[in-house]
Amino acid sequence: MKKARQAVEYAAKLLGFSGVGVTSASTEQGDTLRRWVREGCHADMIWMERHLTVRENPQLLLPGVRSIIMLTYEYPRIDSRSVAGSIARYAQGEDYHKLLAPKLADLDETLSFYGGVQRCFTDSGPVSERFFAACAGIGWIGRNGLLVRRRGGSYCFLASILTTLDLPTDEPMANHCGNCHRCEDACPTGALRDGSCDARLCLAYWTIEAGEGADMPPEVRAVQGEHMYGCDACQEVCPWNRRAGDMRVDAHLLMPARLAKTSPKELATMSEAEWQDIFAQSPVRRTGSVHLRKNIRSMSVSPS
Ligand code: B12
Ligand code: SF4
Ligand code: SF4
Repeated sequence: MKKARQAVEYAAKLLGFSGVGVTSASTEQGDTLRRWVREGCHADMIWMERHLTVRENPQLLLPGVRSIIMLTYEYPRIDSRSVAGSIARYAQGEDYHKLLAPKLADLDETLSFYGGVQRCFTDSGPVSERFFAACAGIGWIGRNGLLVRRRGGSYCFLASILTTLDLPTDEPMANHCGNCHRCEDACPTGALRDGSCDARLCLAYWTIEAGEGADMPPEVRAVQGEHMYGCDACQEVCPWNRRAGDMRVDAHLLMPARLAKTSPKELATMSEAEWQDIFAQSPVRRTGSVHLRKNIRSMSVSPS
């Protein structure tokens, strides 16, 4: 199966993926995730409770799965907004689910040629993406809970391909956080504890995932600052993110100039049709205009 692995690596590079690693589908995940859910750290993401058993056993996703291929795809390293109101880097351009799906389908086809049956995901299924990426030697799980790489840091999407092929695997990488605790210190809400993030305190959760009817707790709202959509505070301070300015980023993921210049006040007051137009290709669309406008109203900077 060495040939299949070489083929998929080659095709992944051509398709713009920046990293590829492979781990065995039978790698034990331990009870970190179950404990996290038991403690309620998933907030109102009830689907995380529902998917626990499947997350722990990839055989339930793809019977006969033997290997998991993990891939990275870079997103912008800079915040392109020229006015107040930040949008997390991963969401500045087009929706990555739509961008990566056809690329993953191409890789699926490549592996099928070698007799494999596959299922592909990018933040779209019950797969422990960070865990498997760490097992596949792509990076380590940092104190910010994210997958951090020696080259490129954490500014990347993860995608996974479950395959029935028995591919050569990689060794996990050592953790290179050392004595650094910058991410924990920089988190405005204190959401980071023991290398994992408590969604109940995370600005990314409140500004993206929480339903539009849910109200940010006062202590989180008090430190929201100008986070309009998502939060990168625990990544901005990471030394590994400062060292990789030369990583190639897909132009589709860059922020359109029009959005970069539109103030929070304009976003909050524009018509629904204009809003749908400005976010037509964006992952922000999934969160919806009601929720985004609500985030803007609770920001502690002037929305103008
Ligand atoms: C739910 C979720 C969220 C929630 C909860 C955050 C969280 N920390 O889990 C919210 C909405 C808050 C969120 C926020 C963000 N998210 Co998010 N999120 C997810 C999602 C869908 C599931 C994560 C999850 O299961 N968390 C629960 C924890 C406990 O599980 P886990 O991280 O997988 O942990 C495993 C390992 O860490 C392992 N483990 C940990 N320690 C140890 C030790 C031992 C000994 C063992 C055996 C195992 C082990 O156990 C766990 C189970 O396997 C993933 C996609 C996916 N399917 O994986 C994206 C994902 C993690 N998010 C992503 C991103 C980009 C973000 C944000 C940066 C977005 C933003 N800028 O606003 C923030 C960052 C917040 C942060 N610091 O974590 C990316 C991360 C890319 C990367 N480089 O790591 C992912 C992978 C999506 C993707 N495909 O690209 N997210
Ligand atoms: S995304 Fe923001 S709020 Fe969430 S853990 Fe990171 S710094 Fe804290
Ligand atoms: S900021 Fe420091 S502790 Fe946090 S992930 Fe980066 S290297 Fe690790």
